[in-house]
Amino acid sequence: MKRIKEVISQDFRGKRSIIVALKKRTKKETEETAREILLLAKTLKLKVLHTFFVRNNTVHPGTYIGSGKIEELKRFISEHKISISIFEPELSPVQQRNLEQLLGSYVIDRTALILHIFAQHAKTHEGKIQVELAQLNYLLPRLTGHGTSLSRLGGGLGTRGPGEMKLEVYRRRIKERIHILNQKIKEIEKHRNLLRNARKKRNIPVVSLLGYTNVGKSTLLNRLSEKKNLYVADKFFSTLDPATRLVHLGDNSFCLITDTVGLIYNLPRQLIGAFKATLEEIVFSDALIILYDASTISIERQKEASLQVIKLLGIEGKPCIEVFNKIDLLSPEEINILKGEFPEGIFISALTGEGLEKLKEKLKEILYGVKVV
Ligand SMILES: Nc1nc2c(ncn2[C@@H]2O[C@H](COP(=O)(O)OP(=O)(O)OP(=O)(O)O)[C@@H](O)[C@H]2O)c(=O)[nH]1
Ligand SMILES: [Mg+2]
Repeated sequence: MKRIKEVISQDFRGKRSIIVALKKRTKKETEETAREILLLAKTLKLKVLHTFFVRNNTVHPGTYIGSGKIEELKRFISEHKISISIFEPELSPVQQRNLEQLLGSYVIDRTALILHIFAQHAKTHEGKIQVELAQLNYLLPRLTGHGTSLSRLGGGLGTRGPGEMKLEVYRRRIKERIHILNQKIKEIEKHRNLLRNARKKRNIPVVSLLGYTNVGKSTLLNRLSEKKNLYVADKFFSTLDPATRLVHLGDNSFCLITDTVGLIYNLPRQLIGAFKATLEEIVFSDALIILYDASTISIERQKEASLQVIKLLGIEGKPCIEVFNKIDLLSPEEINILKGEFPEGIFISALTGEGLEKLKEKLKEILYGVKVV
């Protein structure tokens, strides 16, 4: 188990890498996808030297990309001493293994990158258990012998992997560990249930903050609760564990607001499964604040990520306020355009405090039926 742990908690800092991103339908979508994967790589402090673009190619099921492109990448990898190739599209275990052999570099896909970030950022017992479960579920189908990234279990790249017998032992151990982790998660769910029931007894409405990673959820809650102790950072997935704070809405009204794990477009399914207990906090809230970063990634992409989770949790009917953050980074014209597009939206800066009174009024209206005119 110790060696398996080594594989899933590798240090990527300063490693020379390239990104291989998929060309999307539109130029904008391609650029956004590439920028997002670059930010993910930067969060792990990888040194990205170049981004290559490839077309979605179903003609090469074994390698995802064609032999011409493989040659091009191989040349770059050897010339620039690249040790990690990051593939933006999700690779099958077979594709990942074949590409590693052909390219002579360690190959990870976007899912693995996100899993590594979660692993680095997990600080609490609960967070660590959830991340480990997600990682092992990702690892299990990839545990094969020769040449895979996981052959590090039996040595380095290009060396022979562990024998079939040994692999069988690893597989069995992983399955046992997954079973134990699932039990532990059940305990966490029970504990969360108790906490929720205690909160319910206090009869204070609960609101969940939902939104893309890095949009400013923790910053906003720090501001609103005037208790500045939630961790804020300009990187992806700073928050993994839910935290609830009491917020005074004015007069005698209060609400509890829960900050939770940030989202990303197509959040890996292994993470959604493992973070069920965390995401369930959202299910039991009275209303949602969907927070957007109005200054960077397109609103549609952020919205799609939230909708994916809302659908998954089956909470489509919950009262919901759309809030646009970081307006301090926009020009008055840009703000006006956004206001035109989202007439019901609330426009704020969690950094400067602009718009927060409006947000509190809106919360009061939704939670207590008090309309301020
Ligand atoms: N300019 C500006 N920056 C902001 C604002 N709100 C937050 N930020 C910055 O955005 C970055 C991310 O903020 P967080 O509060 O950590 O974001 P988050 O949504 O909690 O992120 P995760 O926990 O990673 O999902 C930090 O560098 C903040 O200082 C804002 O209104 N304006
Ligand atoms: Mg946060």
